[in-house]
Amino acid sequence: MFNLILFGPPGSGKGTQSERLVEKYGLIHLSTGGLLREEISNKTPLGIEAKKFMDHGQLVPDEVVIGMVDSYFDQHKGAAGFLFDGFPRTVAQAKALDRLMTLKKTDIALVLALEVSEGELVKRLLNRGKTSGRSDDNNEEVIRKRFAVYMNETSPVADYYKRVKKFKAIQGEGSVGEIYTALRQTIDKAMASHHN
Ligand code: B4P
Repeated sequence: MFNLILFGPPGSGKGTQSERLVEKYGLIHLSTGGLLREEISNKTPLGIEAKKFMDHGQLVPDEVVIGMVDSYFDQHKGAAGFLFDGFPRTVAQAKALDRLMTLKKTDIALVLALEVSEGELVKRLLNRGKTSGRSDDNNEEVIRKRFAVYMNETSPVADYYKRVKKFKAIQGEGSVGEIYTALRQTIDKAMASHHN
């Protein structure tokens, strides 16, 4: 299995690039944001609970997200690998993912981190908010809150993976195609030396 994490602040292009990468490499796309939005639109108890956090720019509690990831993983037996998009977002989630990888006798091959300035991120998210119908995108105050949460709770996850030398920063500003090419080059190199 070849498992990848796409990491970066809100609006850095994780969802955009994931769509292309899963197709290119035949990976299963595991987007926790996407799974949560699906629960919300199906009005499940999990979705109703998650919406309260997401509408305020806060993270959904770890145990909810981890449970969701575990069951999604189990629904895709025989997968060539997973692309984790927007997960892990806390150190507790990263540790839970390590436990899952060990249990399944596999590992995280690479963490790709998209780097984008805050000014550009706000612009992208407000722009998406005009058309996406996402209530967390059309209010600048909520967007700023998401950045603060990212700084406090998510950025320590980068240090977690830097320690095990799996972390690669990628310039996330430029055209979607340019960024995709940079991601692919890094993935191809990692795949060539990955044995699992
Ligand atoms: P997510 O769904 O993960 O989304 P995101 O961080 O907002 O955006 P992403 O980086 O995927 O941006 P995109 O490609 O779409 O999270 C939403 C919420 O769910 C979180 O705030 C949290 O509440 C909850 N949640 C999710 N996972 C969780 C977890 N593990 N634990 C707890 N809570 C969790 O790009 C954004 C915009 O930029 C798009 O409009 C796109 O078209 C544009 N764009 C992309 N690339 C561009 C480029 N190169 N140039 C210009 N524009 C670009």
